[in-house]
Amino acid sequence: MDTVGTVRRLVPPERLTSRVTALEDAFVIGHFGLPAPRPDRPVVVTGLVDRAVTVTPDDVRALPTHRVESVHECFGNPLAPGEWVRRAANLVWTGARLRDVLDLAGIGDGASSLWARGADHGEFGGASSPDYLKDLPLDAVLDRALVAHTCNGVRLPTERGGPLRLVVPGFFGTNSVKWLTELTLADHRPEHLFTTRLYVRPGPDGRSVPVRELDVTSVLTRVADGVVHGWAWSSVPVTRVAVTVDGAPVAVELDRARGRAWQGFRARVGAGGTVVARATDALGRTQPTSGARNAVHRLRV
Ligand SMILES: Nc1nc2c(c(=O)[nH]1)N[C@H]1C(S)=C(S)[C@@H](COP(=O)(O)O)O[C@H]1N2
Ligand SMILES: [Mo]
Repeated sequence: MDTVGTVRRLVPPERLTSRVTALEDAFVIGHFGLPAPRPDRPVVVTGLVDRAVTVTPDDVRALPTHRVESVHECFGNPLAPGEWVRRAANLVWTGARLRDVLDLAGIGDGASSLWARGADHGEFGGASSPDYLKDLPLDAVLDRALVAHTCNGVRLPTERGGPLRLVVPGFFGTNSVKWLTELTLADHRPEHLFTTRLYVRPGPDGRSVPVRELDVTSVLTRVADGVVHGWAWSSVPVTRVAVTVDGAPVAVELDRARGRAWQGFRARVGAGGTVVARATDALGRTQPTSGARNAVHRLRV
């Protein structure tokens, strides 16, 4: 057994002061703990491909490098999916495009589902699992996802998923598989603790769907010189953040959207009171006032 139990580093929103979150201020999750460090851990690309290949971290570093600054957000505790958590960061990742890695094997006819497997394994939520597995719609991630080898400019440390991890900007963190060992192309979804049982929620027709696209969300981080600061994000740009102090609206300055990074906002709060921020995105979705994982954030100042 090479894992050491659930690893979590939780960071309160007041530490999220800079646009790009320092690595030490970014939460860390590992359901089965950390696997043994293995800087040369390869990734097997297999399934509906022209020829299965084994790709090393050096092979991935030799491919064209892409950079993405994106919100990294944990959906929350999969055993309590409605719970309100604020595990979020905004990080700069570099790596190869998923498409370029899959092209080394050749994407086969009929491939519609990407299965990404991680090296960690063990017990979670009373169930035992031989690995960590997520599946993603191939179309949605081919040109969006990275097989990342750095975060904030440094080689991915083991706790961050190194040597190689998947990063799916705009999707919840659960999809960004750490300690990548295998990318399988398939024509159907896999049954697995982490695909069909955990990290699912009711979809539009009431059937459960995997958590993928981010919800509209905002966090308040700090008050300095009578001004409250926060970050807002969604799977699409945030178009408006409404801030109230003891129920009275105040003027808000919201940074414009840049890619998939979070957007800063600030508002003068005067003498203070209970500050509430509520974001709306370009799809017209607004944060619920209560009872949801992305309910509005309240801060007493
Ligand atoms: N292999 C593996 N990948 C994983 C996980 C895991 O437990 N094992 N946790 C997922 C979850 S739920 C989140 S929120 C992110 C956390 O990434 P971080 O630790 O870099 O913040 O990794 C995801 N990828
Ligand atoms: Mo998560």
